[in-house]
Amino acid sequence: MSDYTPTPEDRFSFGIWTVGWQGVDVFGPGTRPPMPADRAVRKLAEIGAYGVNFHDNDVFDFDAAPAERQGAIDAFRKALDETGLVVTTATTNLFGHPVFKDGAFTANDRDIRRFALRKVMDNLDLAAELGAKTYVCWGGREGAESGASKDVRTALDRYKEAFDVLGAYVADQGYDIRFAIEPKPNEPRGDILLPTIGHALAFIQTLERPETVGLNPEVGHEEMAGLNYAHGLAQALWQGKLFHIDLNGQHGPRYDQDLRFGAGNTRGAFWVVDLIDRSDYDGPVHFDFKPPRTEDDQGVWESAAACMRNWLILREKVRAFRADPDVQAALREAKADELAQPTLAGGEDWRSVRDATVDAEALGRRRTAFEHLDQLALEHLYGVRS
Ligand SMILES: [Mn+2]
Repeated sequence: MSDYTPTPEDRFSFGIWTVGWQGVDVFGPGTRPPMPADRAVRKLAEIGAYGVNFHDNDVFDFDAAPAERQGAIDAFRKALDETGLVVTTATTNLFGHPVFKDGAFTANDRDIRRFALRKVMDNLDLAAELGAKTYVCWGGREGAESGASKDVRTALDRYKEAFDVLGAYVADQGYDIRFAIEPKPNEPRGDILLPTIGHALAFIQTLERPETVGLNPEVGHEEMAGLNYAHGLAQALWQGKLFHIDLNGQHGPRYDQDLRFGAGNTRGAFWVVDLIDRSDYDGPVHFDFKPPRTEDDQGVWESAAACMRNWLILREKVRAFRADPDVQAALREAKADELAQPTLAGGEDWRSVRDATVDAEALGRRRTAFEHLDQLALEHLYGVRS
């Protein structure tokens, strides 16, 4: 058994806000003191992280005066330089301040939309300066609780307009930055626009620079909608749109739990690691979780370290699964490899199958062996095979 020690090659990264979450929820105030961004950076480096992601207001307050803002950025930057942690990703807080209570890019109020674009451009400058290559856009306040207050088709016009304006800004500045949309079905808004991976993929095709916009799917957000996260990631990969991943844990359709990665739907996590490990995804292995508000400072770092440890444990298990001769035999019996064969051979067209006949009765009785194959996976997960 390996010691599951994170290495820089694992490219583990964390949002500054994850370990910095004070535990404020709708029923009570925080249970932990504020954590300055530079302390988060130092502690994350200590536990073996490679990179970080930040919202503008994780580093400085929404209403910070210019000198105060610069002081906070300098302290953040000093911690990055001293620890060697990489800023892989950045994002904008377009949800905390009451000005964004009806959204940012799709607020009905035009002044708010214009201010939101400016806030993103300010932070794109900082992101570029700190070397971030991915810019996440989570539109948690873009949505509605009621019907007539938000014309969804018009709101999508404004959403597209925002991405087109920001895409032009990045191009004109010459920044090497791509956008990654993070879908979520609900919370904080009753219904959020671009609620799933599929909605976002379709939206991206309408943009002026679709090649510069991809996805940042989160485990919990897809599972809140009852969807299979690994399947969503697979489609994003298939469409060349998996720019970033947000890993955490969730128990089915309920509030956004943001448990540490590997807690929650463990079986789902197994297939996520299997997919990513066998794909050409080369972005950070990023954790967007929240240490429960029961935890003290020590618990925060135990929870963060466990995200990385669980990834490495599951990676060992999925690799053992794939290397297991019984699994390889079961995959053959399940005809998993035959799916890669195009349905028509080279030179064939619809005429070749227009009169195709099969022994439907015999094929209908054919053994698939899927349960056998899945049980082998579960036994690797349960730790009785290795
Ligand atoms: Mn979440």
